[in-house]
Amino acid sequence: MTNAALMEFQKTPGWLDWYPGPSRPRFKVPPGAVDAHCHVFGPGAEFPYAPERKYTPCDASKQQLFALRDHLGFARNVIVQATCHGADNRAMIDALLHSDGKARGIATVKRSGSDAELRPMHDAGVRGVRFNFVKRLVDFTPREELIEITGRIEKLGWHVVIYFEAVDLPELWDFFTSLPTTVVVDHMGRPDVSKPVDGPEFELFVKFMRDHPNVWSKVSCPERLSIAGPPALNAEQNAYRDVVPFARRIVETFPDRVLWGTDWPHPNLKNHMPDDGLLVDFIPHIATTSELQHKLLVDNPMRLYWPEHS
Ligand code: 0GY
Repeated sequence: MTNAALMEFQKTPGWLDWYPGPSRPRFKVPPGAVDAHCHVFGPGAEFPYAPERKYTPCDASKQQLFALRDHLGFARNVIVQATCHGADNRAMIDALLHSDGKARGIATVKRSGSDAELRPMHDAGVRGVRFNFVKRLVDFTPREELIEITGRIEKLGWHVVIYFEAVDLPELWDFFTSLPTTVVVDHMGRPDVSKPVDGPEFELFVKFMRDHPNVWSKVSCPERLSIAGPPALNAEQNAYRDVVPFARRIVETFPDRVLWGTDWPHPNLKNHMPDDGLLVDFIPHIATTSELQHKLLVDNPMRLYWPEHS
């Protein structure tokens, strides 16, 4: 048996593969636009999934990611380490190294790793670490471990990406607000969009950003947050409409601290896999002027990930 055969992985039952033939978006992203949240999965035969993973995905290679980037009209990617790879960052780093400088990365780092491992990651294009608090995705990591990691990555000028669910923000508040780096929140802290956009839960998130100028947010993943669901065919103006007020509020209140990403290849979606072209067509509903669109898609991600070019 070959090594590759030994490393065949069975997808989690019911796993939805990424959408194979995305439409070409009607919305033309500005030149230099950055898809600031996406992943690569394996391929498992080359980059095995981590033993501690909570799901086994379909493969989603760097070549497939770069093809999607070009198809949608983006210039660059920020590739976020997915939990199915644990703290083994090889697949993500391999993608950075083959991107011609068009991708930066967010890694997962453990306390047991050494400082010496961080410098080559930086040279490959890693610019941050992700701390994940979504319980279905990862096991608990003690705060003192995260604080120690933050102290180490801060020296390289990296930032911290946090992923959590809205109900957990009160409990995590003190830790998040103690972080000394730029802090980027995934998917607006996963609001429950069946609640009012000006209700106490989302107000707390707005306060988090308002009171802490180092906090940024990705206004991504309408397909993950929506209860209304996907658009009817040829009716993209209604796409994930229940998420629009939330994302739009964040874009308009904090125009210089927002990022957007496809979230391709969309881990853990149970009922519906989005057409990434239609996801791009969601952007003008949440960033309604060309100035806001340029900040969201070009100026902000370039300032954070390619400051040498911005
Ligand atoms: C996302 C969201 C999810 C998964 C991961 O790394 C991951 O496994 O990020 C999720 O399941 O909500 O940002 O891709």
